[in-house]
Amino acid sequence: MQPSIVILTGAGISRESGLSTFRDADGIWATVRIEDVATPEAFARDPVRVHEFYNARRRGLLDPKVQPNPAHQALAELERARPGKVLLVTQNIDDLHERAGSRDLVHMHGELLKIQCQACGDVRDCRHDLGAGDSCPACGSTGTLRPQVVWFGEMPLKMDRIYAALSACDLFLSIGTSGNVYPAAGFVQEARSVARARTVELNLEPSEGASLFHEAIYGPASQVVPDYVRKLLDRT
Ligand code: BJW
Repeated sequence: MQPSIVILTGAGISRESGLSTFRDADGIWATVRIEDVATPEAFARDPVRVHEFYNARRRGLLDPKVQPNPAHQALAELERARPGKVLLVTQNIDDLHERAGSRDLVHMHGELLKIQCQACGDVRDCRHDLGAGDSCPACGSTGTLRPQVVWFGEMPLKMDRIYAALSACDLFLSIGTSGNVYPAAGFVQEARSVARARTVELNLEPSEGASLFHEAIYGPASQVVPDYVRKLLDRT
């Protein structure tokens, strides 16, 4: 039987594609405060500021220079080689996993290229700047559109699917995440204690929860992830 694999990715996997992480010295939280841009209260207080923050990041993601790197590609290759056996759970709001070819993918913190209406719940694709006075194309309400992302204090998406997969996996991989943000930071414990899965961290440096992993491989994602996937496919 082929092992069932759950993979959690974070901002570190997209760094070599040109996108910033959050908590590294040159990360996003070094230049803006979480309380100003990444909470529902911030959006209610100053939607213009929050829209500017996400408009800039959306433009950055759509820059033709930003492309999937070998780590994204290796995970897509793993899914193709093990159909039905790999669930990719990303905390990232970029679309680089999809662009690399991953299909069984959960964006637990939402997607930068989608918007949601707070009045009617309509969710749709968006590749342009949003303004605080824009109207919802579905219900016509004004000032109710927001990026479809999960801010602090909000419930991450598809948690039932994620916990079901974690509780039944044989292998849990955590890639490019600092382990600072819950519930994602608790997935390793869930996989270990409920599923008795093997747990492996691939990161530039030890994460907050490094001691919880059976194995750790440190280095840039574009190198360590393709190496790991190659060895895994050779072995199983
Ligand atoms: C490389 C690399 C390279 C670099 N190669 N690696 C105590 C008090 C108050 C609140 C809480 C509390 N304990 C828990 C909470 C809840 C709170 C929380 O966790 N707070 C903490 C700060 C303590 N969590 C929430 O509010 C969440 N909701 C929630 O809990 O709902 C209730 C619930 C309960 C039970 C079950 C389920 C739900 C929501 C969290 C939302 C997070 N949102 C953000 C913004 C999303 C939109 C956006 O992008 O703008 O998500 S914050 C930000 O952090 C973003 C990321 O997804 C997330 C994680 O960051 P990530 O990916 O780990 O990035 P970094 O920068 O931290 O790390 C990068 C890593 O890569 C580093 O280790 C580098 O070394 C490495 N790296 N280059 C490989 N080349």
